[in-house]
Amino acid sequence: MSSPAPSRLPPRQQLVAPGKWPIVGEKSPRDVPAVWELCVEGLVERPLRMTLAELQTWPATTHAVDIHCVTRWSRPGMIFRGVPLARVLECVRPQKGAKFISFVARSRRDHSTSLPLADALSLGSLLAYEAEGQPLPVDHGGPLRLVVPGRYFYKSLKWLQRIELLAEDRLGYWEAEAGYHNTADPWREERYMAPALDKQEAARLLAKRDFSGRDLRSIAAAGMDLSGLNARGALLRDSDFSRSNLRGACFDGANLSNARLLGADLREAIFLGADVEGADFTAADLRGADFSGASLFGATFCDDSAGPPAGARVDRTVRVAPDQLDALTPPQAAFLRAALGL
Ligand SMILES: Nc1nc2c(c(=O)[nH]1)N[C@H]1C(S)=C(S)[C@@H](COP(=O)(O)O)O[C@H]1N2
Ligand SMILES: [Mo]
Repeated sequence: MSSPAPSRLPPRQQLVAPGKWPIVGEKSPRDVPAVWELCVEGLVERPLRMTLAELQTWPATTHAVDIHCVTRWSRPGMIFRGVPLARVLECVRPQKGAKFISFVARSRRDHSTSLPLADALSLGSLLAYEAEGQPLPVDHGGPLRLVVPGRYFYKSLKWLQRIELLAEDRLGYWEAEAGYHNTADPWREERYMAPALDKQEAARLLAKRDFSGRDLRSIAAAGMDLSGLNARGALLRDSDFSRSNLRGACFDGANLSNARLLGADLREAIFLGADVEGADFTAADLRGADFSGASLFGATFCDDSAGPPAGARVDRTVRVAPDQLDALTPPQAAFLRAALGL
């Protein structure tokens, strides 16, 4: 059972290079015991503890799933095989009061995520042990992971060990620690919760042009004169700096993931070791900018979707190492390579 690539991608998602499957978040489980066990407990009539081998004797299904990572890469039509969560729940029989379902990983930080029980079922969640016809690789959650179609991939927990049925929701790791949206619908672009930003404090920091070390996620700073801004180590995920003057700004060690920098003046700006994953630099002026050691995963520099490419202004004065380009989609990498003369 396979499905063709979707005719459209959710907003602001882009295809990964063919055959690529990035590893995101934790890279390995706490350990891989000889016998992998799964337990299902909490508000259920019949708690269950079973080995993976037992689970693998249950009727399995194969699903083509479109992976959409919150850092803006998508990989449509991934083939996963495993046991539908619905079957496991039929067996344990959730109690009346069970409204949420929490998934916990066998990982160093006991990574977890959760869903409303009704959503977990209606989305066709799968306890997957195979991908693309092969046993699931350990770095991708093998031997057993959750796969939740129709949600950003952070709801698809790797190294699934425990399932708990709950009356009240229990926020997962990314949702509680990093402000990831708890619903995570890619079609509604539910990536992050906007933090409560104190407007007066933000205005004061903008006037001083000093964001260093601050949490200013989702700040609206489009069209402003912020030349020489000090944003060292600042948390600026999802921020909007479109068309702003950021000449000579310092973003060393800052987190600019998914930030909008369209048409910004970023001449001589420095991004040493910054996280610019998913950031949009379309039509920005980047001459003299330094991206040494920055993580460029899924960043965009030109609009390759439609119309004449509105590329960023890039020439040989921009510092990007050739291996950093591997993190970009092929059209973006090609655009930069040409502009940098690599
Ligand atoms: N245990 C565990 N599961 C996890 C994560 C994690 O850090 N730990 N990261 C999530 C995120 S953000 C994504 S995008 C996917 C990445 O899965 P992959 O590495 O197989 O691509 O796993 C999700 N499941
Ligand atoms: Mo993710």
